Amino acid sequence: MNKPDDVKIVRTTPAFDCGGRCPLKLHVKNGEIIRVEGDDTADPDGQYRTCIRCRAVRKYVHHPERLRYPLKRSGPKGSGQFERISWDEAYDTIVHKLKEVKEKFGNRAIFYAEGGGYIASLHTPVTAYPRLLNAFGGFSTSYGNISSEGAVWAAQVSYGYGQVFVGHSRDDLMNSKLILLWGWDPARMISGTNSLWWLIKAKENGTKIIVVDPRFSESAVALADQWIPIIPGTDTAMMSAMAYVMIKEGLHDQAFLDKYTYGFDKYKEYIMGDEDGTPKTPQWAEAICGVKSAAIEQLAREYAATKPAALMDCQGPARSAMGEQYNRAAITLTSMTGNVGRHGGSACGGLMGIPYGHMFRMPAIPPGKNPAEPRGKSLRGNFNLNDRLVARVHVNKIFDAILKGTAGGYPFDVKFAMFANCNFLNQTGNSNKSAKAMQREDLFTVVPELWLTATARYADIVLPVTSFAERTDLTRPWPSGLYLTHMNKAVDPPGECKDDILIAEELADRLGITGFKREEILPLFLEGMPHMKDAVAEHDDLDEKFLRLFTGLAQDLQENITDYKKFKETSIQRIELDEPYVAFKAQIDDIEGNPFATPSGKIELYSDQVAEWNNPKCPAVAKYVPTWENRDDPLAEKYPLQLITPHPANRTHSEFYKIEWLSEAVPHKMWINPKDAEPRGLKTGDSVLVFNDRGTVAINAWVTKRIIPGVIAIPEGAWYAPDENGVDRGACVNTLTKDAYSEGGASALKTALVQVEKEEGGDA
Ligand SMILES: Nc1nc2c(c(=O)[nH]1)N[C@H]1C(S)=C(S)[C@@H](COP(=O)(O)OP(=O)(O)OC[C@H]3O[C@@H](n4cnc5c(=O)[nH]c(N)nc54)[C@H](O)[C@@H]3O)O[C@H]1N2
Ligand SMILES: Nc1nc2c(c(=O)[nH]1)N[C@H]1C(S)=C(S)[C@@H](COP(=O)(O)OP(=O)(O)OC[C@H]3O[C@@H](n4cnc5c(=O)[nH]c(N)nc54)[C@H](O)[C@@H]3O)O[C@H]1N2
Ligand code: SF4
Ligand SMILES: [Mo]
Repeated sequence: MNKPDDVKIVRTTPAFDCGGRCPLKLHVKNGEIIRVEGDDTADPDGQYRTCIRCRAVRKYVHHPERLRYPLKRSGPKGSGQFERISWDEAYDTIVHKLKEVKEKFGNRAIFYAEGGGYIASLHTPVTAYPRLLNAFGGFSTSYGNISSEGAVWAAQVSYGYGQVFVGHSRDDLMNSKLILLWGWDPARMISGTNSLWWLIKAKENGTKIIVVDPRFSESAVALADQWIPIIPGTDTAMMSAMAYVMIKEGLHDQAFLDKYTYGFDKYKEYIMGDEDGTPKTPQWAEAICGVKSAAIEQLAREYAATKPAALMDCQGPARSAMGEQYNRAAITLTSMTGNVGRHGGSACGGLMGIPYGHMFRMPAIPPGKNPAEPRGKSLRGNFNLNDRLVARVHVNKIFDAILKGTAGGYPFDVKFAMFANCNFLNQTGNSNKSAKAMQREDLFTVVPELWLTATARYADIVLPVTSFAERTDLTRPWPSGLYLTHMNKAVDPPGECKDDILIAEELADRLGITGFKREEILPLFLEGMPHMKDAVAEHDDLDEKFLRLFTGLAQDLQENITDYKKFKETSIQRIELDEPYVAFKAQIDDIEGNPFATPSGKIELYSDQVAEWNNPKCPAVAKYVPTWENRDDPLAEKYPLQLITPHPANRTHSEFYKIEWLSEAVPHKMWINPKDAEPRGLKTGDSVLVFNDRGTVAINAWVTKRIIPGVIAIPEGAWYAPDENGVDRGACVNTLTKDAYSEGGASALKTALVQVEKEEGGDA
């Protein structure tokens, strides 16, 4: 469209942990973004369409509540009372505390936690602060990816590979004859920007789409030929029964299993009941998962007979008490049907990454070795989680560890904590407990942030940081995007906001650390990459020098960024492949030449390494293991409803929370079935209290048949805001969840029992 002369167009891409990372066209006038447009390529198949969040992104960048100045606490911890201070005072306070804690308690008392707020090559806090703390003598931290550890565990046990390798590029969905969206809801959580596009095209092409989800999800609304509602936490029971039907009726692909997999016999023993006397029949599964046995049989037959078929499992259902079993069972089913390594099939494993693009390959400055962390035995190929928790605390136990320390069996006592790139008080389990931990008087906390988040409210010092619109960086798409992206600075930072990397450098200076700054490390990088010297020399700006250098780091960057100037200007480099990318095609085409990275060289449906652990809750084959806080738990008498916590359509977790347009478009509400609402006298719009022993939230009800009876859903990410009675008026769902993890290390943020009651005198 035409633009007035005084409007500058800046093409850029944000670095949110949002499921996408799409090219944007920002219209900038007088230092302000006045309009946002999305990708404007003429090719509809290659167009990365902007979702609701970035359509409101100028309200995010220019929001009046964005932090502009360093703050120090001026009231009790958590009171939200702060006063503005200078950067000098903030730095001096932090440096003084760091030195004091190091001297009195040692570096292990310095704790650092990070999430996924901004992940890019250069500016991400994920490298700036750990590098600083390592240079200062080291720190303590957490173990486990809060998002996907169940899926990571399952993929690594089965394939020997992690998340970058188990996906297909989304255009491959066009080759599928049947697609099962098993807990995957890309219409809401994007999951690679053009997932929905290709699903719609596949459907228009005649592909049948079946959704298995306790909710009639957005993807079900848009795509489903059939919705199979299921009781949360029971997917593995249903998948086991599908395996039973296939084995019983000889529908499985024995030739594929013989050639490419290890341990199917052991799995078969479990399924047929040879091992425990219980055949995993559809009738057995129906009693557990609530899906009629006839529907299970039908799906098993259809899935086995339709080739190729894509079973799409995801991370959500795995973020639960026995989460890894769901991804392990999905991997087993896709192997039984011979769909691994084939166009139109899927490898499962929940992670869906491909070795092009992909955010997990981004941070480019290594944080270095952590001198304070004790090194134990090698963890390669060791799937016993306990061995990984010797030096670290599980990510969903951070606040329990801060609260209890070594007296509670944790490996350290925390006196100084930095939370960067995360809002973990809000985003990990049991927020009331987290708030209590943050209130410890002997704890000093620093939070670099854009907002006074729930976590920042409890900090001693809050540092204002720049947003993506104020930075130049190299980004990458979320899983399975066939493109690479460049972030370009569009506006100046508000107030005194600084880049995290600059904050780390200025702190390093004051701590007397040398050799830390960008200008000092660039020559070291160039020594190792002499072929990039000339290209880097073409740029004057230091950040640009780095970004140019980074394009020489990974293969997909090297191969595809042939015209850097154009890449920067357009903010996107599309990757053309001769055919869609298929996970493990090389292995399936030639298993002798390209074995899997497992001990057997095959897909391990049974794992000797896991068997060695001898943990009945984490078996060597995929099994249905009942979760705690399920419907059979005695606690269900008091708290009869299962709580699930999907990601919000209008936010990225807790980010965008303040954007009024977005909360107006998608109000925060609790999904409840009429069968559960009626006996409680609830109608849509009523204010309800949702509670269990961990806490109480107040939220409005949405009475809908789009969720099954016995289950409620509250999207994660609303900001924790307890009132004087301890009722969380923000309705942060983690006020209700448990700070627990599964045997494989998944944060169990989707397993909880609650009760719901109408709030007397609550606003309607
Ligand atoms: N809009 C938006 N998009 C996002 C994000 C966001 O915050 N907002 N976050 C991004 C991030 S970091 C991630 S990790 C991904 C998250 O992606 P996921 O983890 O896959 O998404 P969730 O919303 O947690 O859950 C997916 C679906 O699982 C269903 N479900 C819950 N329990 C069960 C169960 O036991 N069985 C079955 N079969 N289904 C179940 C839910 O109803 C939901 O529809 O999304 C990314 N995309
Ligand atoms: N109950 C429940 N809880 C969940 C989930 C669930 O499904 N259910 N999902 C989990 C998942 S998958 C994830 S990934 C986690 C996410 O957990 P978090 O990473 O804690 O989530 P965010 O709300 O995205 O917080 C990121 C914060 O980083 C800040 N930030 C953004 N950019 C920058 C920057 O450049 N520098 C600095 N210093 N800060 C920045 C943002 O303002 C934001 O407050 O939540 C988990 N929590
Ligand atoms: S998926 Fe992410 S980058 Fe893409 S438009 Fe949505 S919020 Fe923005
Ligand atoms: Mo995540």
